[in-house]
Amino acid sequence: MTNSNSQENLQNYDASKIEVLEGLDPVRKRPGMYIGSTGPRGLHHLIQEIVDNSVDEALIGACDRIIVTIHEDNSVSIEDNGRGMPVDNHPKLDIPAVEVIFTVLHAGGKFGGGGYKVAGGLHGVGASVVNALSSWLTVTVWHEGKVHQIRFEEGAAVDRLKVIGETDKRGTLVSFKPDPTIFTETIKFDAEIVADRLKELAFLNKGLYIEFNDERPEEHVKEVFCYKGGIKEFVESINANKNDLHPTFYVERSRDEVEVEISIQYTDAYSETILTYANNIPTHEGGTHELGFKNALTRAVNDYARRFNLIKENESNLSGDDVREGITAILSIRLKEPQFDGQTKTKLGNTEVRGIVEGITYDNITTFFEENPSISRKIIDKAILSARARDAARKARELTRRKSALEVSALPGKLADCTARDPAVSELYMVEGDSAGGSAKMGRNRHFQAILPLRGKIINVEKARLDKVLNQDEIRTIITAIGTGISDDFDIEKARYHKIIIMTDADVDGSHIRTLLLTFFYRYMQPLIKAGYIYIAQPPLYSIRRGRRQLYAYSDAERDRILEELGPRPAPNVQRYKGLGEMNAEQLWETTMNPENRTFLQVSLESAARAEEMFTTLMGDKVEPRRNFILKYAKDFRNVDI
Ligand code: 1YM
Repeated sequence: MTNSNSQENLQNYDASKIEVLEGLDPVRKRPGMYIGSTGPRGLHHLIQEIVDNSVDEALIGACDRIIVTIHEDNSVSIEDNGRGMPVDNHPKLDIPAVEVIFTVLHAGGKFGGGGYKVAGGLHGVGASVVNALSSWLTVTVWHEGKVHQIRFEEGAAVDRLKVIGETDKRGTLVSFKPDPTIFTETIKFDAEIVADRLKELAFLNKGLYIEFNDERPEEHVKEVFCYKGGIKEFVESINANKNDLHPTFYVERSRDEVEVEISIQYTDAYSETILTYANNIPTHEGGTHELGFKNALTRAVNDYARRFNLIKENESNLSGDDVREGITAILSIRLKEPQFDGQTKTKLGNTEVRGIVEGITYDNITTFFEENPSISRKIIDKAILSARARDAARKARELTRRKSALEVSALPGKLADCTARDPAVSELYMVEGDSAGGSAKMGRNRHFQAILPLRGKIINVEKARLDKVLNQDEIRTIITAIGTGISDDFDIEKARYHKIIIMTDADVDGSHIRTLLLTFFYRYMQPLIKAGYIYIAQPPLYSIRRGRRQLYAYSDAERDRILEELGPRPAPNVQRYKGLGEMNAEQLWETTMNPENRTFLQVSLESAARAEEMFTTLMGDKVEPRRNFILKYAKDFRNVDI
């Protein structure tokens, strides 16, 4: 990435520009305030913070190589070939700038001059926070022929910055080990989470070389992410397992100091995948750039369709949803002072951006349509089919609404509801099969636990349009029970339960049903997943009994451990549960539903791109990729983290 300001930036730094605010004590006292949590998510933030500084260097064209390494002891190194962090002394504090950056809260980042910085939001809390939360941290700077180094422990410099040698290298290396007294849950990094984010960054910054090494013996990987085509290749990788309708569209334009990159490819799927970013940060909650993009796309398609009489004068315009059926698009913008709003600070707020993105999108898509009439035709035909299906679905929904208004209660008959009316304490168990459903009904605490037995399989929403989806009783029952509505009508405030638990058998059918349900939630009620309302029950795999002692094992390893503890005699009775139905009401309560004993897996949406890959691969048309995916992940398939 380069821009006109890079020259100015290369000369424009010295330590005096650092704004000094406060020391690090507050960070160690209340880490959650700075990194969100001290669980795995917060832990991974540490890497993100340091990598962000390297990416900022890449954004202004000062660096083209980043190497991230997880070492055997769970410490991490991040190296770049940028200008090197400033090493000259801070004029007021009279200590080296690097030391200030790592020991003073909010010291970094507040630099004038150009450059698109990752600022505000979840990110940009700075290098000092990482230092504060590390047992130790070292910084090596290669700058103007010299190697400078400094070491910190628990946030404090153990020595001054020293010149330890000579070099012709340029750049910065930061190594640190997360403090286990802060990250009490775990300090073990998840290679997949790290690699996914690095891959995303490589897609977003075309040509940037990012290397990922995992030196831990059980993982041991080296991966290189570098994409000349940038987000164009990103779109193509998302669509790899789908049937595309045309070669990928790509445009890069800049207006009023806002850089806009767009890539689009339609497939024959029914869902839409639009990923948006501002300064490399995923904007999950959308914002002005996304609004501008969507508006322009809808307008461009309708204008073209009218111009060529593909929709008649007496017909209404195609809706945004119809126009986006089957689309995969990435929108990545860079701007000087990004403003992140929204609940999770992932919504772009800059008002000026909307018109800029809308203009660039409209002009370039219109040109693309005009130059590729057969592609335009395909896209518009698909949108028209989508509009018809939506119309049919609306009519069907109106019918069910009218019907339910006449009934005493609009809730489905199969639902055994709880008596509590507060959604925050209410739980909905979606249970495979009538027999397990029966046990669950008998075993539950009816005050706060509702049971919805599911008969058979729900429709595969990857392969059906909305009208067909809504035609299925099972789906309608689920929607009514949950209460939020779907898609555009979705309203999380109307959720009748804040815990929705999928409870299926531990066999192939069970995991199929679970995947079908997750696909449905992902496509039609995604905010439920983002809010953390969706869970997967963990029924035991084994019952182990000796005399009056009854134990349960939730994995093979746990079974082995229990058997070893019990000793061989008298031989315990081990039973493998093939389905939930084999447990009686009391056992089901005891092992899987009683809040005192149960464990749930909370379904999360770590990486939208990976979730997308998982659902299109698992539920889509192509067989070969599905086979490979299942073989690759078969081991930890119980661990659904989408
Ligand atoms: C492995 C982590 O931090 N690289 C890095 C950081 C900085 C610079 C270069 C840099 C920035 C500027 C001027 C500037 C940082 N500087 C600051 C501070 N890699 C890594 N590479 N000179 C060098 O922004 O003007 C914070 S980060 F505070 F000086 F601005």
